[in-house]
Amino acid sequence: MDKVSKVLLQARDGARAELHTHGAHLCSWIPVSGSEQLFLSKSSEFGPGKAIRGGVPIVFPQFSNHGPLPKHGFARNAEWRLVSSGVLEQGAAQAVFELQENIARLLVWPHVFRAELVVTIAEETLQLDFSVVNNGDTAFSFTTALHTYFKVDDITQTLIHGLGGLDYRDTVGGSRDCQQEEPFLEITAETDRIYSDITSDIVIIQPHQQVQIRQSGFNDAVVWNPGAEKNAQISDLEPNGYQRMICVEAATILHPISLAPGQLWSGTQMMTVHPKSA
Ligand code: TA6
Repeated sequence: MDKVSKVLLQARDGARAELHTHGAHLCSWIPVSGSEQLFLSKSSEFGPGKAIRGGVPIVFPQFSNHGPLPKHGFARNAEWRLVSSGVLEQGAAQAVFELQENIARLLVWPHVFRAELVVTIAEETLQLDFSVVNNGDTAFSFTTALHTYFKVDDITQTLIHGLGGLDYRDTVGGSRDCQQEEPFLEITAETDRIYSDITSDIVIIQPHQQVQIRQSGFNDAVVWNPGAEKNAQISDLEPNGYQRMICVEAATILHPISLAPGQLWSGTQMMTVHPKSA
């Protein structure tokens, strides 16, 4: 392992998070109620050139293989600069990271940019603010996602609410024009969907808690669980990890974001845990 450094956050109320400058990668989030909310694969390789498996990988400037760049772009493999970290006046903890072009990146994506991730935690909430500004003199476009891996106790006891009635693209079956009729999504097999036009909250429901996810600036949401067979093909995903995770990603994929010189785009994914009272 080389040059991977950790950033620890602790809010005044005790909420905690752990990040790495590699990928500006959030690996752990423990709100005040006390239990880990992010899935992190025990088989993840923490090293240069490799994305961390779990937590919140930043997908930028290309989602998946929707373009000529390596899968999910370069941000998740890059070393980000820690701009600041600490406790704010109101008691929340916050870290700010930035990424800009360099020679290696210009060779694969010839654009001058500054990307920023702001991670804020307090009480039961985690807020991720991601922004990109075009610092060059020509326009560029990109697709992006906050590829959040939520930890669940048991995927068979988990429901996802908030996607009923929405159109989605089914990456597993290859069909572009699907619609989810049911109000609740159950994960019973490999699932990989891009939902469009997200306007309401998405809620991950488990017997002991609900996690409410609110996004803005991002138009799409991805729901991904590899299922048993795909899990076995992903070397850095721990055995049967699919039983303990669900990715609900705030994304913009289907209509890429275009930025004119000097223009800024920003998007937010905010998560709040609601523990079930006994
Ligand atoms: O966001 C869903 C997805 O694009 C899936 O298709 C799946 O491949 C996943 O991301 C993980 O990708 P990775 O490159 O991290 O193995």
